[in-house]
Amino acid sequence: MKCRTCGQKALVNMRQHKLALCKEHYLEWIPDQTERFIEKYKMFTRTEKILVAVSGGKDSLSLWDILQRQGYQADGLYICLGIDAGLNYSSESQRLTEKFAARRNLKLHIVDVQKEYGATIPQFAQKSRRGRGKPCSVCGLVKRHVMNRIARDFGYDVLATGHNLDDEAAILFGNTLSWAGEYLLRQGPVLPETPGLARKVKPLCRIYEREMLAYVLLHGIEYIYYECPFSAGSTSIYYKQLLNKLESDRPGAKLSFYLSFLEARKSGLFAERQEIQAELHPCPNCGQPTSAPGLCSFCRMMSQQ
Ligand code: Q46
Ligand code: ZN
Ligand code: ZN
Repeated sequence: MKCRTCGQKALVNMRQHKLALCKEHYLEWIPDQTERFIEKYKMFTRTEKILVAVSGGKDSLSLWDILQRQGYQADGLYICLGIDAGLNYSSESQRLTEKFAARRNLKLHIVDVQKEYGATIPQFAQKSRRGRGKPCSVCGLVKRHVMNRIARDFGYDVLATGHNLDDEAAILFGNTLSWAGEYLLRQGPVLPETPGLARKVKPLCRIYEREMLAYVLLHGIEYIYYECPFSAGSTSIYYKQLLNKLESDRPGAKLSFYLSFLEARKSGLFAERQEIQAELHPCPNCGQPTSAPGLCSFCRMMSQQ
């Protein structure tokens, strides 16, 4: 197999794109593709301030790496969740994120949930009605609240996350199985800003997980290679396995599933967002927009502690 660009021996073969590249050209191709999608979906410009949510995993660290290589103003945000059962997931991912930022002289905000809000994610989950069984619902709520808060307090225009195509296809698959209209409406490469909330973007949404893996490995970026212990047995992992089966029989199936959805959404298959936005009001406690009557879900959970 030869590199399409230079004809040397190819190192990465992407059946889904009918494209093979050598190391050098692969490491150029990923940032070029990302740049293309940033422009295509009008995610942000070089004059805007970007906050990248980094978990220490391969996707978010690669995204931060790509954005700074491409000359964007991107700072990082690491949220310490206090999940240290098993392999010290939180402390290890924080260590790797700090090391990544220090090497490149990048600005990193660190929010320690226990220090700032009085409990770790597993502790919150134990005490709150939401978290019975699995802490992921509480965790998602806290992460969203913290990301929105830091973006607002420090004046960032955009919040970028490292969701890749496999993540997006799995979310889409789950939402489609239940025709979750409101979620389908909100899923996409860009969620526009609303009063009090920064724009949210996913620059890697069209890049396969294995392509991101090849990117970190070829660059030698150190990342946390094990998942959060609470992700074991999750439905999203199950959906990813199903989609991988489909992809191995029909290369490109994941991408076309996601892209056809974006087309359908653009053509107005799903209802307008306007009405949903109109129902939002600022939470009387933290000021973040919410559709819940009275306190937002985060402040309600905090008040139950
Ligand atoms: S970090 Fe949090 Fe995930 Fe762990 S507790 Fe669940 S949601 S699995 S992305
Ligand atoms: Zn080449
Ligand atoms: Zn609130």
